[in-house]
Amino acid sequence: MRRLLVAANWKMNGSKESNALLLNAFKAGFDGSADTAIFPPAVYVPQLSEELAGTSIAYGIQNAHFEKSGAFTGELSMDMAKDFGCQYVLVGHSERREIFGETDADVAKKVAAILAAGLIPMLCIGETLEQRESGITEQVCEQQVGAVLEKVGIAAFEKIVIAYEPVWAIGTGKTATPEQAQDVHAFIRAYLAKSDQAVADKTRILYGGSVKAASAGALFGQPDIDGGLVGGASLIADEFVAICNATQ
Ligand code: G2H
Repeated sequence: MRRLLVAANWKMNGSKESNALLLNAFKAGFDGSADTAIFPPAVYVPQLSEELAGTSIAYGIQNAHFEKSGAFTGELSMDMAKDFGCQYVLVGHSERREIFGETDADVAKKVAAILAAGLIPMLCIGETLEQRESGITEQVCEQQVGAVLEKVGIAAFEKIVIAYEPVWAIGTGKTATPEQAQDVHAFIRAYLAKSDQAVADKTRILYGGSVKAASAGALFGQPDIDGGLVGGASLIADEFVAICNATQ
């Protein structure tokens, strides 16, 4: 019922040359069994727009401002992303929350602006190691999703993609076990279902955090895991192709 989606978060990596090599490998290797999206650094969006023309591979940016325009030096608007064919905007990644101080309120405003521009928010949430060890993983996820739910309403979650990314698994090589991830995904879906079961059944919830080709199949085989958001492994062509094709 929910089509799987695998997304690549390139973070602050790449060059015109290395991007072209990756994109050619993706175009040649994807078997089309999942939806795919790529989040390059924003300056490379025109390159993706050109190289992915005529394919079903979507792309988007890793962050944008919630205002439409104005004196916000260094920022990009949702409409600018749309102008270059972006379909998705990543929002609330833990690196944005931790390094750049984004709050739940900022994230909620951004999600509203992404939706208003007709784009798809990919909303990242997840607990730190300390929070997991204190037994408050569910509370943290509920608070992060709840801030957005309060701002945009439950119907918007038919469009919003959630990426559950436990912070302790990001870039550390420690992937959550399929069971650990499934438990949290099921919790998030049940939380949405309290507002609307039909919407909760449609919301795609991806797993992120050191996903590799070797772990992708078991993760994506879980009933509430609808694909992945992949960082490090998305910069290795064969690895990312294998992850995207691990979704049957
Ligand atoms: C989590 C993920 C992609 P990685 O940040 O967003 O990165 O796969 O390197 O843990």
